Amino acid sequence: MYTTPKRVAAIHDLSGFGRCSLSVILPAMSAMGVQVCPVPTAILSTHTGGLGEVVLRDLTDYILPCLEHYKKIGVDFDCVYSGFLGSVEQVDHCLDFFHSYPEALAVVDPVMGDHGKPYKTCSEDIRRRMIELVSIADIITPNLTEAAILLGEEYRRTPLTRGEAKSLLARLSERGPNFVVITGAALAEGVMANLGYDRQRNYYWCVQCDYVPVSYPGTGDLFAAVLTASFLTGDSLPIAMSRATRFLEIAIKTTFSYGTDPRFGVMLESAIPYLTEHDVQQNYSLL
Ligand code: PXL
Repeated sequence: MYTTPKRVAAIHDLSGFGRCSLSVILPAMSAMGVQVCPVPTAILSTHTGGLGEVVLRDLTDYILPCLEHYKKIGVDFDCVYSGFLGSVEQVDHCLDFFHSYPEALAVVDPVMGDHGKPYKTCSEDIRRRMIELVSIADIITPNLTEAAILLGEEYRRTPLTRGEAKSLLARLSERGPNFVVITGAALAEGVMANLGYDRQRNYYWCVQCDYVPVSYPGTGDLFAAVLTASFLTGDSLPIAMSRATRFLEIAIKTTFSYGTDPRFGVMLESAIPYLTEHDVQQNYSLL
């Protein structure tokens, strides 16, 4: 039976080259049968990860009039999903979006940094406002750098014990979201994993993934997009985590095998058919 697709407002930047943000979120979620309405916060020639001087057009003053238009014509959303935000005003406008659709699933990917370093755009003001955004979210998807920034803690370079991982997830959940998913965590037992927590049920989840010694931009965006689409279309949190983890593993390992320039991102084009598979993914375990 065909039902009308779930509809998502995706508030992110649009980077033309380098396969991140809306450039990858749109095709990934569409392939999974979810209608994505992009709300671009800025247009960039490339991402900001080492591809020279970026050409940028800020669209901060677009977000609110866009929201007003949607409200005027009665467009409803099943989910509002935010990502990379370049200024305090953009975070404020995102909050307006979330507040305008209180019934919608609120997904916040608190994009602020990676590999222990905050992005250049991540000021103290942005950090403070991002914490507010996180407080109204149902699901957040930080990496370990962003988890540390949100909690105001030092980034830890050493692998986490299971106890430390659970404590991190629980403390992030105390900031507001019922579901917390931490991406790319090295565990003390020698594996890489994506970790999840469902506060209501008090269950901690772990989905292991293979380690690949190269890091690609946009993989956090893709993970959050696949997780969100999976969850929205009826998967449970651990199954959505399993689906997103497996897809990223395919995209990353395919790309790594070709040895392309990491700054160009993952070869989404060849991986995308895997998103149309409806087999149940359940390679999760309890943490
Ligand atoms: O993938 C995160 C991201 C999104 N948008 C822009 C970025 C980055 C990471 O570098 O530069 C513009």
